[in-house]
Amino acid sequence: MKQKILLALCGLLALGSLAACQNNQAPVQSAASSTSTTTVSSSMATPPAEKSSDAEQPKESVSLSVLISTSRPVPADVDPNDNPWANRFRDAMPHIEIDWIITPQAAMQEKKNILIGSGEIPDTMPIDDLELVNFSTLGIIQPISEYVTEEYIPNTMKLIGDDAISSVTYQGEKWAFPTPRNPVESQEAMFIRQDWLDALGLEMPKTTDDLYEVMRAFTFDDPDGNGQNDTFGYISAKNLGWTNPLMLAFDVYENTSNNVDRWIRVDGQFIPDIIRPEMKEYLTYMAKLYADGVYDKESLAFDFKQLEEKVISGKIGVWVSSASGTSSRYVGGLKQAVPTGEIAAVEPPVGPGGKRGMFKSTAVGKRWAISAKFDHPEAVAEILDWMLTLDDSVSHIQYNADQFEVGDVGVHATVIGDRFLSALPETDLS
Ligand SMILES: [Ca+2]
Repeated sequence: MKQKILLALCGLLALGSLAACQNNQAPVQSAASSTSTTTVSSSMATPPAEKSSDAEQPKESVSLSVLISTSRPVPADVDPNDNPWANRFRDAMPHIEIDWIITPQAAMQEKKNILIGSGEIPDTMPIDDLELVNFSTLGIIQPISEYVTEEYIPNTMKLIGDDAISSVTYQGEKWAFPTPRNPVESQEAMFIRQDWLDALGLEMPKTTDDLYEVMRAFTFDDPDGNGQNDTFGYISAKNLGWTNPLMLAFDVYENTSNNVDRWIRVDGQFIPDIIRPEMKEYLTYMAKLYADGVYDKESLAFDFKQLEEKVISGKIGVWVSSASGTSSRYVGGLKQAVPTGEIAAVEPPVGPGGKRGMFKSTAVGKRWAISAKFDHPEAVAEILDWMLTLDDSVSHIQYNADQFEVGDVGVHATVIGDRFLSALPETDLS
């Protein structure tokens, strides 16, 4: 396989010079170990006709370690390397033995530092932008441009775009396998209690001013009809988390949770949103919600989980969340507390300047880098691409990756529309 890529590249470059081709390949080989270089050299000697029939050759056995994080604790009685999910990989790719290194999401950075510091670099691990630059510069990971191709990851290449490719490219080389992100479920939106709108005879809000009036009514006009003043119009998470549609209505953006701020060119100069007059307008709007008691003040100390719990308790009128959580956790959860509760999405409200917007995630999921010490990037390519295998035997697009995310259809997951899977609420699981 590798030889075919090398030949193809050299063929493309033949109009230039052979020296250029060799130079381009040099970093790939020098980053790999001597074993890998030897493998490349020996396969180069194999006539192309024999190499083209890969299916007839047994695949080389490969062992590799995969560092992954999990947002949920792995139960104590589950062996990361011997359970139905790990065994799916084993059954599908018997020639690849995976050693799963599973760490809680919050401890991922520390775990990486410890492993890298002790020289036990995981053979593959997900990396972020900064790590891509640092790890490549320090020689911790290897360039894998020749593997980020149709040849090695055909399913992936069908599902990713140029943004994914550029997200793994640095100094002319590709340093990780990008994986696609579900383009529907990764987005966020503003949501509203449709049953409260109906109960109070209110229209779906279109502007930030409409929204204020609706949220005020949700706070003071007893939308749940229990005769008690026990509801709020709006809720966020700490650091004004999950208020993006409101920020963008005022044409500003600031992610206080991740220290990401937007800079805009004004009169030829870049200035941060945080000091623009529009930010003051946005904060004035939020301060009014707070001062008027429409904003659930308690939520300013909430994490996302607490926000979710408060919403599904049935006392909140408007909130922002990721679309992925809506179908499963929010709708299902709310129904437990309020059987007549209905959730609807709000179109992003229009602000005083006529602007509106939504936060959009990139279509890139994880980016898997390969240790400079690991000789088999093609095995990682095979695993990742297998996870994106389309299953034509079902009516929707069912990726293996979806199953690892949300489980088996009908057991742990349900189908949204005819294309996407979504986890069933935990309350529905037996
Ligand atoms: Ca009430």
